[in-house]
Amino acid sequence: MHNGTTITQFIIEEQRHIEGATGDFTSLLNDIVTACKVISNMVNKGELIGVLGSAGSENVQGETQKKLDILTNEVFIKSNEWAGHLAAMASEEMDDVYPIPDKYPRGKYLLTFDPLDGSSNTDVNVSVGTIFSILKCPGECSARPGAEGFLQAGTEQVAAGYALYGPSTMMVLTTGNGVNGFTLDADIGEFILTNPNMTIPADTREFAINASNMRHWEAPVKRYVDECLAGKTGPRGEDFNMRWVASMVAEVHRILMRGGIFMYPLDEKMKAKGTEGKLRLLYEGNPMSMIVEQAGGAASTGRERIMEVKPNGLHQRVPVVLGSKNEVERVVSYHKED
Ligand code: P6P
Repeated sequence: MHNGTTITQFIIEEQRHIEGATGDFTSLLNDIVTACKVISNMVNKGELIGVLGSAGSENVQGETQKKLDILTNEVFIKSNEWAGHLAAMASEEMDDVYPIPDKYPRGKYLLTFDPLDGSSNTDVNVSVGTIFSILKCPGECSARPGAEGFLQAGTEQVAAGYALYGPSTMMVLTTGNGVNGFTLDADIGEFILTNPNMTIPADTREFAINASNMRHWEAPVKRYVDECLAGKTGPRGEDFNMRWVASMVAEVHRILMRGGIFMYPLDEKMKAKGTEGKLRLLYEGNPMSMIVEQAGGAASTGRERIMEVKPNGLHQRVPVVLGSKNEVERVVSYHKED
């Protein structure tokens, strides 16, 4: 059970520990929470309000956009552009930076987000989510910041979180002081603190990877997965379980709840195409890495800490190996031995 602490109350109480806090950050987080409530309602209604299916367009990634990709992106923009907390936003669904319109005051934060991660699942009613990351706007923010303002390492994030639109809608949030989970009580329209101080077990016997890419994997990843599949009779001496939801938010949430390792690694096919991974650094890799590390887990490209990667573009991709610390470290060690 819970004591009824709302996410608004929790954020305000967190603010009290921050020297010189002005309430700006708290108000920004609450605007993000509002956007996630609106998206939850939209996703839950689905075909009842005609929001499923393809929008007939492509995003900057060359991926076919779902109607919900575009609609949820608009929800995030409308909820966060007006209050004067942000200098600009960047989204998976927008080619370029979205500067705060001149009619609104400009603030000191930058917001990156994937408004509906895993959206290919919406048409088949499988869990999807929203991922967001908050950075400080570097230098003078009165001017319209360009993409270069966003190109900060993940260690510079001041907050990160996600909403998971699953059997229940949950928000998971870190401001650098641990990870806390909130469940939406739709009857009162409030997120309630249900999972305080979330931590990831250091060990796991559950791995998540898209096995259809097996023929492209690099040797260290192949070695790790083969050892898991060998089970009790293999070098690990334990049987392993496998999951793949094709929705990063759902995978990360499962790992926060019971441990696990999630991998979308660099592979030979990506290298042949000159890409650095499948998932995007600024609004998938970095926010999820901050959450995982704050919960005691680890997040690596396989070769370096994700949050230390210096971004070179808004939509840069990154290999991702994250979750239970001891398993991530094992995969990293296999890369070192390779
Ligand atoms: P695949 C969703 O499109 C996403 O960005 C992540 O949420 C998810 O983990 C991954 O891509 C799924 O990729 O290749 O299995 O469709």
